[in-house]
Amino acid sequence: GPAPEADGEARAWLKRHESGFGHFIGGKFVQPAAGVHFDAMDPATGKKLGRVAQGDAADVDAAVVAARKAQGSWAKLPGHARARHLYALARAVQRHARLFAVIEALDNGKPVRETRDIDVPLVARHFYYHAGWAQLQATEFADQVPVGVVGQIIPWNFPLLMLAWKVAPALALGNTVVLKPAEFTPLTALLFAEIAAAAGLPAGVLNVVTGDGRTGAAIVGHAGVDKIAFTGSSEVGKLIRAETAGSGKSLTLELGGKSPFIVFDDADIDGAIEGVVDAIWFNQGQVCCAGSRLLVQEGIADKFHARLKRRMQNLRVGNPLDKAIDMGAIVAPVQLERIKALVATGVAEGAELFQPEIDLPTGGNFYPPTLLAHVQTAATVAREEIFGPVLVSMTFRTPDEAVMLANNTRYGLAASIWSETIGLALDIAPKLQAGVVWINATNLFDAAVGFGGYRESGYGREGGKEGAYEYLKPKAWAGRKARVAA
Ligand code: TXE
Repeated sequence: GPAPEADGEARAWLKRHESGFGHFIGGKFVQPAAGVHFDAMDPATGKKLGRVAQGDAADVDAAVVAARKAQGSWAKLPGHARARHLYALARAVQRHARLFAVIEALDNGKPVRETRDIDVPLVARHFYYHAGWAQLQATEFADQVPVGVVGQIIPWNFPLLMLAWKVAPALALGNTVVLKPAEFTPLTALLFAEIAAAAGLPAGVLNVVTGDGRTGAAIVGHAGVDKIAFTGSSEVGKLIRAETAGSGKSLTLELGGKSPFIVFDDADIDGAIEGVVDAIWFNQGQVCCAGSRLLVQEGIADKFHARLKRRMQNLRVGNPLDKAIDMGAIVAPVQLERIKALVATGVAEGAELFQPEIDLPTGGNFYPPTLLAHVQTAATVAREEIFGPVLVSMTFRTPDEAVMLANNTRYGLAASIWSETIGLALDIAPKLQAGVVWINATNLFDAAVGFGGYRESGYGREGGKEGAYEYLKPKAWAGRKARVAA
């Protein structure tokens, strides 16, 4: 049948901003100081969705000034009043759930079924959850104060959800924000800003400056920013860490991963196969904690690979707005090229390539689900994050060898263990160097649980009480009794 089209509401919203989005600064949209815009593209069609402002140092400065001006009174609001704003944001997201889901699918290329059932509900939940910390701030964090003005730089794989992970705790605990969405996916952050203003969020509390890495660098370098929260590549993470060293800025980094997915020979095979599908083909594999390294115990390896290939044959790649598809488009041509190059390297270094014979749509950045089997531990594709729908697989003999292979990476974001022997799983879990370990499951997230990595996957946590602490700084109070005036 014909490819589904965006609904009227989404089309109308894009049309309304056809002449070009501004930055959202001090509670309203303002055109960029230098007057430069760039195109937001639909990765599934290659067509232009809108024109977005390219932020420069002057725009960033205006946003920081607005955030600074708003911070004092925002922090002074009683916790319950700030909580009410977070509830209002959560409800506004729910009220406009469909519009968010469609715009996100158009801008990112991910299936609308996922944005509707996963991204948008998790965003609302994140704001609801953090409203709780706003209310408890005075009692639970009595010896802490807000960090101040926070610069938040987010990636393109979960544009709106990464905004929620960063904005909700920052605002809950009395900070104000200058947020930069990724250049590939700026639209839902702009929509969120518009809807937040309509929901009564005070001017300057949330500012959105769009642009690319240069805009991000201007935020990182701005003297008026008290903290940087970054999610993105390990390369840029390292750069930001060096850049902020000695500046007095606080920093949290959520970076890449090469997470192991370990299947023991006593695992529930059907469950593990569906786990793999979720681990590496959800969101086209563009997931920081994707289970991208399959480690299978030798005795079941042949059977498991055969079953996996049959399952791959049934995955459907298609238009993100088609609710019957499993995978949409890769976010941008440059990412597609990166994936293709890494797969070619994998094959050149001896991996066995499998791609199912399935139809791919034409005209967009599409790539099939891919398996690289019999990968050597030293191979490039075993070490580098591919950040696409490409699974690499290896085998192991013993649990000790599984642990050794799993930890043989510079990353440490997540790990997944599949076994019907709970004693084995509980023995392995603490030995894995990863910020989260899932047992007979993958990609489980909860706003109440801190998420973050070990080693080059970054530091700091998002979500939970530990995530709340990242937006506070300790303050000790001491003194003598004040003299009472006669
Ligand atoms: O990331 P960048 P890219 C990994 C993944 C992917 C690779 C490249 O492996 O293939 O990174 O993606 C902003 N100062 N991840 O190039 O550049 C940028 O504008 C300040 C994993 O898109 O790190 C965007 O908003 N900011 C990851 C954000 O950083 C800068 C998700 C992320 O983009 C900057 C994304 C600079 N010098 C990519 N340069 C994950 N952990 O989930 C760029 N930016």
